[in-house]
Amino acid sequence: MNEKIIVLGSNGQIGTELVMNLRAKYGNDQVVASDIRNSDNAVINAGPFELANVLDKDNLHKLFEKHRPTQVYLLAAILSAVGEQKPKLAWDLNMNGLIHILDLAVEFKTAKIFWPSSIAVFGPHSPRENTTQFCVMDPNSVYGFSKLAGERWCEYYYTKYGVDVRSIRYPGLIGWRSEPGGGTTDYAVDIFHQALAKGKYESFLSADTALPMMYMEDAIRATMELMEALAEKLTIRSSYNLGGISFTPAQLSAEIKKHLPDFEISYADHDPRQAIADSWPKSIDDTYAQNDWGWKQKFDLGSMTADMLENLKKQ
Ligand code: AKB
Repeated sequence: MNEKIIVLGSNGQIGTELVMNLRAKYGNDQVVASDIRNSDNAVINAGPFELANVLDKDNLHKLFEKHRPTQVYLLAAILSAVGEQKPKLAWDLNMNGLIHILDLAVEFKTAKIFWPSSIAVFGPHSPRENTTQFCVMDPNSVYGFSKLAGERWCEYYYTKYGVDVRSIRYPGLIGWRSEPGGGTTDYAVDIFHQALAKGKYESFLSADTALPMMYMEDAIRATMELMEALAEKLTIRSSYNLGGISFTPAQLSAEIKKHLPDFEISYADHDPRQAIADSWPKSIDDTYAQNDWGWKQKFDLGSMTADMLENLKKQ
């Protein structure tokens, strides 16, 4: 099949890397990057780009009419920390943006949709260690419960209208090509930039806050592998758990010190993001992803840290 792909929210942390990888696989002209703002990023500007606001359904309709996409990746979202500052906007964007795309997928018979969920769907009463695919879920951040509701919509559109929508519950994502925007796990990217620029970093999460994280290369590969998997193999139509690497700020700092021995970490007294982190799992069980579409992670804490520092130094 000759694929035509639209990536909505292309200028963000995942979008930039996904557009690059999708264009390498399917060809530049087959992948339309799209965001609410123009980008000055060479990756995004290396192929077609369309301005679009996912809350503007008429405009999205025109986009679907013009490009007749076979695959749509909806990445536009407000993350956990910013979501607490702008709760109504986060709900509106995260929810209605998704429903617009699911409706358009029905109307235009779009072959496949990808929508990202997050470990934020879990809450204080979910098991903290090796959190399983199915368990108590009581997220208490707007971002978290918008993602949980979004998962239910995805499964609903799959069951009711046959929309082939696929999703991953991403852990915190760490990459050197793009920066995160407004999440609780952002420290794990900032720390690398500050370690190289200043030799020190003040973490907004406490030393022993363990969270699941994943290197961007693994996350992009997971996304593409899930989208390429045979539909009949997929038993989860809400969103797949992905385990990633679980570590604390203290453990990440110790790993960075192996490369930059003078690096120093300190910890902020109080930050609202701590409460969000405390409600999330420390580690995740991703047996369903392994069994259904053969997921296998490549990077661990050591190889991720070495690769991040090497690439940021070159940049
Ligand atoms: C966030 O911290 O909000 C995101 C996420 C884990 O979904 N990185």
